[in-house]
Amino acid sequence: MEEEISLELKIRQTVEKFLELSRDKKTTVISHFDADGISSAAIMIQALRKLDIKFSLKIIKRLDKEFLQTLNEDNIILFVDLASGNLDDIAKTNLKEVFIIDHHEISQEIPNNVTIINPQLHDKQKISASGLAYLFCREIDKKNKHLAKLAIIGMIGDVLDKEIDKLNHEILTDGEIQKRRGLLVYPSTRPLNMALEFSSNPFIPGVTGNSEGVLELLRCSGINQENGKYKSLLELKEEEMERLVTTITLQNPQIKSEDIVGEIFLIKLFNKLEDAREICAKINACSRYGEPETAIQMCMEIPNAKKRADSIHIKYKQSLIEGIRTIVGLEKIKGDGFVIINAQDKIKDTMIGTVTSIISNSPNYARGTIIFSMAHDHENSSKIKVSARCVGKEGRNIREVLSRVINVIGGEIGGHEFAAGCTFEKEKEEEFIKEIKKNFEIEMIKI
Ligand SMILES: [Mn+2]
Repeated sequence: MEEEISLELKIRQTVEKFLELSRDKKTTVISHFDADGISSAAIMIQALRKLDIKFSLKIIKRLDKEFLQTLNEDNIILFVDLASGNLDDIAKTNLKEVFIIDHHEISQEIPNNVTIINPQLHDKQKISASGLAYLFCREIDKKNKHLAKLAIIGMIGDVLDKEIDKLNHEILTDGEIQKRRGLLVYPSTRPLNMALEFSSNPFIPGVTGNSEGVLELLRCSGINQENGKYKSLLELKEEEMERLVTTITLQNPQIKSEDIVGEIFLIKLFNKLEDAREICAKINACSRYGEPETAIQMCMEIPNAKKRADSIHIKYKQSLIEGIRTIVGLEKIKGDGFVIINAQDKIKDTMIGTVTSIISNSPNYARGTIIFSMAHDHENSSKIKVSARCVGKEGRNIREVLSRVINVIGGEIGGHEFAAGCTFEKEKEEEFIKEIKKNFEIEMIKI
């Protein structure tokens, strides 16, 4: 399945083919509704607008057979940040020209009607779909270099900033991205006490969600208010930052400093330096409130969209805190290496992934534990949505575990090794739980 040519050459060839075909065909761009998908879309549409071609955009939550059937067969279909896992279904459609720019795992044959840019087929560099979309658009026209900063949003959104490979390095340079090493609570641009209180990743016990705990931590770290307010993380002096990290790790021996310290990426948006993680949070909030277009417009620096995104973000943070409270209080099915939380209709399916990510960051679970959270799909009442996260991003490949289960009970699957999800028919609820348990027993016997 691996291609002989480099990713760079593949991008060049794909751009050529796309430009040729798009001269007399309409293009439908389809992207995912998360931060990577939205930033990819913002890059793509700004680049396509400059070309004299006709295109339309669709942002979707997931790709399935039903959606594929709605597409115009005569259009060029350009998928971004999705479709690598739907190749068999695409092969069964009558779509004539399909382009895929994606980084998700590929396990199916590439159909004849598909041209695909995916690092999995080359040297497996860790790069976001937005990074690939940017490289694609830079290949279209070097003048698209100003879009590089948007590619960083997807990189942060998909947590691909831990090891910066060659291509990401190039993108950081193109975008003139500022970096600073420090405590990974965010936003780093706001007063420290607020950032610490609302920090869910990293989750700091006794500090996250606890304003008194925050003040105590700051006091112990010797960080005081100046002119009636705390400095932002970015304004801290080197030694203040170090003291803060040391105090956190002393109070929480289970937290390793390398887990809470890292690079903070700053992006200039609306002429102001913003923490890339906060932009991601705003995009996710807009998408989950059913307004991905607001998120795209914010990425395109349209002033009204910023105001709208800010107010959605505030509402979203409030419902997120409610979701965390609910999930912590729910009964859990615990086994060796896994936890199943069946939230049914108690948590919105749009929140379940985020809430699961947050609790997977809390030190309450052993590293390597997989948390499976189930919620009723509120768009399609006959379905259940599952979000699975791996504590500490180590251990089994979640996507593989879910594939095995979905092969038995039927349904759709998406995601990566350490963060994946699936949907299936509601009547399979018990069977899903049974299959998960069975899979973990089998895994143990194998060991
Ligand atoms: Mn992605």
